[in-house]
Amino acid sequence: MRKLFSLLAVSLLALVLVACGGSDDGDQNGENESASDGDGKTIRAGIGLNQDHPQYKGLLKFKEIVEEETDGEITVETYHSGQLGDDRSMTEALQLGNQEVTVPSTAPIANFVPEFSVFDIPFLFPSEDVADEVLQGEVAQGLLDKLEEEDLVGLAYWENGFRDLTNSERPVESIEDFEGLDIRTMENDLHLEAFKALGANPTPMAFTELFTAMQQGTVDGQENPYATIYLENFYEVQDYVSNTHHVYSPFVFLMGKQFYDGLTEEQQQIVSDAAKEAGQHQIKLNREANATYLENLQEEGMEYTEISDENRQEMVDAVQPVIEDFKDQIGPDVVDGIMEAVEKAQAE
Ligand code: TK8
Repeated sequence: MRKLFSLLAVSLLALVLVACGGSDDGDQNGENESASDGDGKTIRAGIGLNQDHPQYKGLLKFKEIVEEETDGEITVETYHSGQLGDDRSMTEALQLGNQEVTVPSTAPIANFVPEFSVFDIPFLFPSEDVADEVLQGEVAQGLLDKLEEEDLVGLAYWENGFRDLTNSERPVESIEDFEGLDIRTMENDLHLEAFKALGANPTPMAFTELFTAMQQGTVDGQENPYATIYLENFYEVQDYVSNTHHVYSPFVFLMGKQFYDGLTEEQQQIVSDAAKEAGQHQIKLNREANATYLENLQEEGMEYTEISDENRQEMVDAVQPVIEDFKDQIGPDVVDGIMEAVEKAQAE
């Protein structure tokens, strides 16, 4: 009888422990952060980059602010490394209400709102300061409003950063060196045509497939900011890096419109303010990372090639016809508006 009683007591204790341990707050080294909740609302926030990237640190900041400001009415589950899918499939999940937040680059967003391709115009932004000024301006903010037509809400611009070329074949110093390189690009027609104009063979591909494609030699190279190249360990499968700085990529903090419309006005203000504040935090971390990681890439054995102003000008000239070809598709008003904003910001 005593044995039966002790068995019951142990089982009861185990049940109590499991019940208490049910809400997984995740561990502090950035693994999936989630918190179970009662009858509150849950935001499933997923990105493609891994838990070491400033983009994920930004997501954790968003989680911290929202859970604090709503006093736990809204809990945020954070997912990284494409666990919920790639940029396009996660954006579609927001439209369907199967996910609440993702933060893609603007390039894949152009498949939903073509005007976002304006940010893929090569060599558009000359500096981060000009990018900051323009992205806070009327035209860029107006593009966020267009997302609502696609059941998406654009709450803030975050930063991916200036994109640089890596490959496993040869140093790229001038436009001739692009010839014949199989380069993965984001799924965006302007990127494709721009790399064709530079002489490369572009392959559009989701980010989630990229590392394997480079490892297997399906593509020779890719282009991303130094922080991504380093933190995603691309140096393990790429030998050469050049400071092409050919595009400045913003991220956009997206929320599903169905979910957003279901929030109270106060909650809408909280998530909107949190996306902006977390964005400022992410941009600060991203700039620190992009400023230091080129050195780390060289320490990991990558050969760095500096592009001279003269050679970069050759690249700028080569892609001009592509920009003209896409002006109608993007919208002349949007292209002219962003170009004017860039010139104004440069003059300041
Ligand atoms: C990560 C992507 C990545 C982007 C790309 O999900 O696809 O190369 O630069 O940051 O959004």
